Amino acid sequence: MFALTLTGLSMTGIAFAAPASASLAGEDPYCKAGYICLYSGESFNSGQRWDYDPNSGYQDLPDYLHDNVNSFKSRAKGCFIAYTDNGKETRVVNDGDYQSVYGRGRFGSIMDAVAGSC
Ligand SMILES: [Ca+2]
Repeated sequence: MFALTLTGLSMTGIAFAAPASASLAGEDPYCKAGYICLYSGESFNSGQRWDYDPNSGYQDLPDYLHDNVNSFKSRAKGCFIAYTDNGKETRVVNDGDYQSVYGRGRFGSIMDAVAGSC
């Protein structure tokens, strides 16, 4: 189980490195190496999961994740995309990044698409 503190995280701060640990170096039950795993539920353990391969290029989010990415774990480099009144907004995501709570006004609550790079 992941015990994360959200103290000090900004609304836009999606990218923080996961601590180096054996669980990330080896098989990770939450996300395979090379994929970005998006969850409609928080804490990677509820709702529906979608494993995105950045090599597949730009993809609109499935309906159940549209404006509804509530947690994610990334084992690859990629880009999160939202279309807002201000135009296209992006967030770079790197191998090892994760958020156990990404909705509740954070970027996951406005996210529309993913891509291999921003
Ligand atoms: Ca949106």
